[in-house]
Amino acid sequence: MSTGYLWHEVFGWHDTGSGPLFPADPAIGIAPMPHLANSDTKRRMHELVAVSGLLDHLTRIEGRPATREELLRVHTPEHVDRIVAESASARGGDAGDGFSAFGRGAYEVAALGAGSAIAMTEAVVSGRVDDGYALVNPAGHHAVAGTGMGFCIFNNVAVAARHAQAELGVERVAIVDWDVHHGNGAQAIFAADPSVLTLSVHQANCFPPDSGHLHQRGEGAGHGYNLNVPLPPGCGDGAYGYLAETVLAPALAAFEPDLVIVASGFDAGAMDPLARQMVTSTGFAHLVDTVRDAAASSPQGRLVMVQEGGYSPLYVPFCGLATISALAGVHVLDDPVLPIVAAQGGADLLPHQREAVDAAAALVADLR
Ligand code: 6DK
Ligand code: ZN
Repeated sequence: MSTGYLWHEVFGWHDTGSGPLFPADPAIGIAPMPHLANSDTKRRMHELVAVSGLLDHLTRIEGRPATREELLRVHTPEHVDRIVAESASARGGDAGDGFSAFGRGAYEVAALGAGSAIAMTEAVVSGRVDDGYALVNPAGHHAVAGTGMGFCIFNNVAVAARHAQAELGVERVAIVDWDVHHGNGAQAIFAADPSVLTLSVHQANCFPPDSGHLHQRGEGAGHGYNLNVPLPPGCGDGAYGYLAETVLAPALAAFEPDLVIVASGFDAGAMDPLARQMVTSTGFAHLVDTVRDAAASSPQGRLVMVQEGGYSPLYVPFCGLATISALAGVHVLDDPVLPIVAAQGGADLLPHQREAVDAAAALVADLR
């Protein structure tokens, strides 16, 4: 058994500008501070993978930039051209929503992120490794065909899925997104496509606004192949474990994907500043076990994980380490933060959480 792993130092150089989420501005009372989506959190996760010794158990996969043609399988030429142009400007630019600043050269970093999702998918589908984790930056799951948004420039998982179908002989792809924000990008890009199941687990009404509703189930021939699991705030390992058993596992069993791509965010984590969920490193590892087992029991089942968000510089590295450890089946280090978050409780499945999950589970029956 071997697990692929990908990180490139330049992902740690992606510049999201100053100001916490939007430009610092004394007039609205926002002092300058490091951006919440600054690259240090992911760099710290990579460094923990290395320092803990887990890296010694992984097969390093090299990234490469996605070509323009590869990006155009998902994105419009206008979007790619605008990112290229703004990225070349001394002052950088914005991914598209005015809240997603990037520095000079961001196009090169983002193209490497999308190309790295492709490279890991090639390594897994070719059998060079059994599964793999691409620790890319910036995230991608909010980017739609014509624009970036929510810190995302190109939709890394969508580019990888389309590449697998176009070049690698893969037919059915499941994109499972447990970043705490809605995976609106894949939902929109694959809305009418029954060959790509898009399944997003997210905190309701978090981001983007008015997105990720239970009734959004795909369009035309793709109806039924988009599944949203909007959760109330306050969900911990109990609620996530329950949805793994009642939604993720049965949905993947019914769809029988050739390839599962996980959009892996850690912002449902118990210390995240941008959302109100309480998942621990144990909870993330359980999610990995669920999709790994589901992928393994699918005829061609391959599993690729691609990094999305996560904003606790302390906790993301330990959630990431637990995730990749679960993927590789190797334990190297106990999470030293776990006793602190576990002592606070919140792991029990509560009735209103069960109701939210059951509502989504009821839609799994329509999948084939
Ligand atoms: N802004 C991500 O983690 C990005 O999913 C999350 C982006 C959240 C932005 C914060 C936010 C608003 C809310 C309402 C209206 C305008 C702006 F893509 C990932 F990086 F993975 O709530
Ligand atoms: Zn997120």
